[in-house]
Amino acid sequence: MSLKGLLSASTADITSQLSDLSAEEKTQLREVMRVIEESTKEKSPKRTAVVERKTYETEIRAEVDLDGDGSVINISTGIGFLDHMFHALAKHGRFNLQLTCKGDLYIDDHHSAEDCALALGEAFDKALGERKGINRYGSAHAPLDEALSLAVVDISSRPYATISLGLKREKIGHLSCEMITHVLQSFATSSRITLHVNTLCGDNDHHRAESAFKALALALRQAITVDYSRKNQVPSTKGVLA
Ligand SMILES: [Mn+2]
Repeated sequence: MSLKGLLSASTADITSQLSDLSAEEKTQLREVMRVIEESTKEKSPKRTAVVERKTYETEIRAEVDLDGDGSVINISTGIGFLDHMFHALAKHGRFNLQLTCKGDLYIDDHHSAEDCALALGEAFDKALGERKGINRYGSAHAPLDEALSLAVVDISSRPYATISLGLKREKIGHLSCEMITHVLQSFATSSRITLHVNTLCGDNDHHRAESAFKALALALRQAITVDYSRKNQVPSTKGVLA
């Protein structure tokens, strides 16, 4: 019987033919059904975006694939510790990220750090598209040795951030500690998410900052993941999130 012929077969006809099949033939049939299932699945839209941002202060290209697996990560912001933080974000958030920045580092780290966060957030916002089927909320704790941070995310399309990292040093590597807070605020603004990040404890500022980015990564992963039981619904009582 051709596949098209199968479409016009009655349930009774199919049931009676099934009873004639051997156990081995039933296994083969299940394999055929698996192939049909795979090849007729409705393809979800790709959640990728590229953002190019050029000003007198910085020139940035950010590319994200939210459904990547964190195996493609290339980051070069000109600020080593910021590269390290974005790398941790992509790796533990399990998305692919390519981010390059040529900025006015002869002034200081401010424009490069802030604009990279803005470009990354904008890429997130674009890649999320209509936000259909996503969990929307995510929260996670992440430790790094003695340090522990909590991040809570709502992909609300209402930018808001409260960031409390309690960093004591002026700088970590070539990144000012005040810019670490500013980076998280800027990311929340341009990705249009509500973001709370609290570092709960930790003596070492490198550990505190890194645990904050790891917690954010885990919370974001939860929030952006599609719940296939409601994949065509926008998770808002308004019916619109984008
Ligand atoms: Mn600024």
